[in-house]
Amino acid sequence: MARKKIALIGAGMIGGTLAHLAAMKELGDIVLFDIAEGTPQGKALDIAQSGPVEGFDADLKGANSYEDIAGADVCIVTAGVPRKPGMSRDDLLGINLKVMKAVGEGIKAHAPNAFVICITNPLDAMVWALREYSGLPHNMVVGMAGVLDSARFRHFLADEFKVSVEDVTAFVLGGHGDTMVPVVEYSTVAGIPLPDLIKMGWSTSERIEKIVQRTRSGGGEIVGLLKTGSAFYAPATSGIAMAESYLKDKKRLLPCAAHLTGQYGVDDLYVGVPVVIGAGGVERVVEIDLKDEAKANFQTSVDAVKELLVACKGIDSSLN
Ligand code: A3D
Repeated sequence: MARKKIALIGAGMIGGTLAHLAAMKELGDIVLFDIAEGTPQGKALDIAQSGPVEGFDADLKGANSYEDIAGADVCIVTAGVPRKPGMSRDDLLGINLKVMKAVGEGIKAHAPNAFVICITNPLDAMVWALREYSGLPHNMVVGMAGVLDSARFRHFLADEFKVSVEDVTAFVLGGHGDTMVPVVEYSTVAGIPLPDLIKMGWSTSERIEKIVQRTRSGGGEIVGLLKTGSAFYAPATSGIAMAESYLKDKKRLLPCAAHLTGQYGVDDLYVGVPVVIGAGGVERVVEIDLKDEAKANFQTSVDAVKELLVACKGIDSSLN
C-alpha cells in the first residue's frame, strides 16, 4: 500500500515542526509548500537528513508550486502572517484572508479530496473563509485551536494537582481568542470532575479561576516570552493529533473549530466544539450540555466569531 501524502501549506515555524513530527510518526510522505523560495526545500532536506538517525522512512519535498501538493490526503494550513506590533486585528484579517483565497484555490485545484486542517489566525474566521474558497465539503475542513487550548489547560491542571498529564482531560470550547471557554465541569483527573476535586481540597475555586484565565491568555504569554513570534511546538503537536485521527480512522473525540448547522443554536459558523474525527473527516459534532455560565461564555465567543465574519465579508464581497 502506498504511503499517505501530507501537504503542509506554510513552511514557517509551525509548518517545519509539523513536518518533523509527521516524519517521526511515519504518517506518510510530506510536501512542505511555501511562497518563500528555499525555505521549504531547506527544511525538507534538513528533516530528511534526521531520518537515518531517527530511523523513519518518509519522503520529504520542499515546493513553491501548488502542483506538488497534488493528491494530498491531508493538508495542514499555516500560511499567512502572525500579528506584529502596531498591526490591528483587521490588518491581519485582510492579509491572511488573501492568503486563504490563494490556498483555498490551490487545494481546490490540486487536492480536492484532502482532509484540511487550518491553523492560520484569526482561526475561526480563516477556517470558514478557507472552506468557502476551497469549496470542499464542510466535514473535510476543520480548524485547530481547541486541542491546543485544552492541552494548555491540561498542562496547568496537572501542574496544580501534581498528577500526570495523561490522567487529566479537559475541554476548551468556543472561539480561539480571549473569549474561549474552558469548561470546568467537564474537566477531570481520571474521571473525577474538577468541582469534586475542589470539594476534596485538591484546589480552590480561586486557583482554578486563575488557571482558566492563564489558559485564555496562553498564546499571549508565549508571544511575550518569545518576542519574535508565537507558539509553534504545541500548535504543531495538536495539528498532528487531528491529522493522525483522520489518517488512522481513530475516531478521537477532539475539540476543533467545526462547521455548525444548528448545533448549540449556531448556524453556518465555525466554532470550537467537540467532534469525532475519523476516515470520514468530521464524522460527528458532539453536543454537550453546557451549564449557564459556560453557555453565556460560549455565546459571547460565537458573537466574536460572527463579528470577524462580517469583517471578512466587508473585505471580500464574494464571500457574501
Ligand atoms: P510563520 O513562521 O510566520 O510561518 C508562516 C509561513 O507562511 C511563512 O513561511 C510564510 O512565508 C508563509 N506564507 C505567507 N503567505 C503565504 C502564501 N500565500 N502561501 C504559502 N505560504 C505563505 O508563522 P507560524 O508558523 O508561527 O504561524 C502560522 C500561523 O498560525 C499564524 O497565522 C499564527 O497566528 C497561527 N497560529 C495559530 C494558532 C492556533 O492555535 C490557531 C497557534 C499558533 C499560531
